[in-house]
Amino acid sequence: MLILIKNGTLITEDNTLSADLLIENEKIIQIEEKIESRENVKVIDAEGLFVLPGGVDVHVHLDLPMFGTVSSDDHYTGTKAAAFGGTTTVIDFVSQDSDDLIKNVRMLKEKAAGKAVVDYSFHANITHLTEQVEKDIPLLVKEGITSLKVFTAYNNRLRLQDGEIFKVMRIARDNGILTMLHAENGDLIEIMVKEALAAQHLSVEWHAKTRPSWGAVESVMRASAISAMADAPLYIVHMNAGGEVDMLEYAQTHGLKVFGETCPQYLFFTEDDLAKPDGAKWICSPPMRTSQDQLRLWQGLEKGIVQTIATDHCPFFFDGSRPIMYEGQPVAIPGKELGNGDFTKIPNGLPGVGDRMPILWTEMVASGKFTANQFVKLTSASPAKLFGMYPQKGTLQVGSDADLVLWDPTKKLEYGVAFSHQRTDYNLYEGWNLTGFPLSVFSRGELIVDNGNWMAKAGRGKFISRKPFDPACLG
Ligand code: DUC
Ligand code: ZN
Ligand code: ZN
Repeated sequence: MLILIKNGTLITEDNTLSADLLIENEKIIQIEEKIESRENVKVIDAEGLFVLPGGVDVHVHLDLPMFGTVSSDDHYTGTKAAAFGGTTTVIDFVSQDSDDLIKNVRMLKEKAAGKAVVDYSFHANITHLTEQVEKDIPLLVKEGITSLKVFTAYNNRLRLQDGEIFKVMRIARDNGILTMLHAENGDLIEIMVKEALAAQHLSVEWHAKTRPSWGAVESVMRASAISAMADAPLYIVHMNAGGEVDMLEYAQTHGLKVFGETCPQYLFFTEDDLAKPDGAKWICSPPMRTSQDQLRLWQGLEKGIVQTIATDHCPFFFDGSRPIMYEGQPVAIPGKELGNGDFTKIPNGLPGVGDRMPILWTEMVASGKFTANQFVKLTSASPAKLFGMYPQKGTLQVGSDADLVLWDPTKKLEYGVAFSHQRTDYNLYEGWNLTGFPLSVFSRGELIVDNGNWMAKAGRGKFISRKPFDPACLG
């Protein structure tokens, strides 16, 4: 069937155009000022609406076991929440559960396949380096995986030593794989957490106090230096500290191919939120910082030092002993209450995949601080380019997947858990007044959210096999 979207304003990262758009067989096949309707064409009138490429969230954790529980959105509920928020592609992470990387990848592919409702891909976590793992990293590319993540924190669990990161980066470079970094200082965190526990400093805000931003700053500098010596590109995930932006800018001005991502939580919240009675809702790693850090992150986005905004979506219930209704069924999954009385036991992570686009639209575009084109660049186009999915995803071009959002820029609402489809019992943006909201969403030409109504079935989302990293992808 053909679908004709008429009278909308098409927004891409570099263009704003009043035009009609025709979809056939999952793809955009025509964009013209006026396209005449014909037989067997379903016409959708987008008068007064913006037509955006679907959002691309390159950092989510779905169904991730952690702290004796599991992140509360699986590949169905998480991708459904993404869709309602205008995001049509997500990238999740393959944990290194065994040293057989390809087996781990295939197991996650199988798990996601029957559930996902928007398209998805995976990054591979490299958290234990052996000779076999070194040999297997290049095989990820054949699996469609062209990015991996390493950690300078989580000693004895996820962390690699600097020399190992150096080795991994060189292998990644030789195979068109982009190395991503979780930047914190594992050694110092380990000491500070031990000391806090010994001193009975158990309350929520000690989570941030035991992971100071200097650890993140020095880790970004250290990894940038490793990237220079490995002659390999690097992408810093969840940037949270102003000093990280400084370090990234330093590396970039020295000609390094280093890129950065931040997340809404670091732009809108601070460590003060942890001191609230329900502060556990804001617990994630790295933690929230200060308003000074926020300012520098915003500046990083404006100046192009930081290229993407993802979410690190990793939700937990605030009170997992009390069920919520999800699709008519009661659901309760142990969550933040596991850490009552001991901040080290609070599951780390926040909901956000469905909130990202509406919150950012209000704060960036409706506020007049950024253009709609910049919004598309940061939330869709640049992520798709950096992670080998452009122009299939991240834009509106003839030949692109028909992943698009009909966005109502005039819609006003008081946001919160009632609007978000994330499977948890709270929303960080409860009570925020929004201007602009996604009305309808297409994924590969299928109308999956129609005027706020859910139309999709579990398992329709496809795994996206990604292209090798292109150092010139952002121009
Ligand atoms: N940080 C979190 O808070 N949760 C999931 C993984 C991570 O890095
Ligand atoms: Zn991380
Ligand atoms: Zn993460």
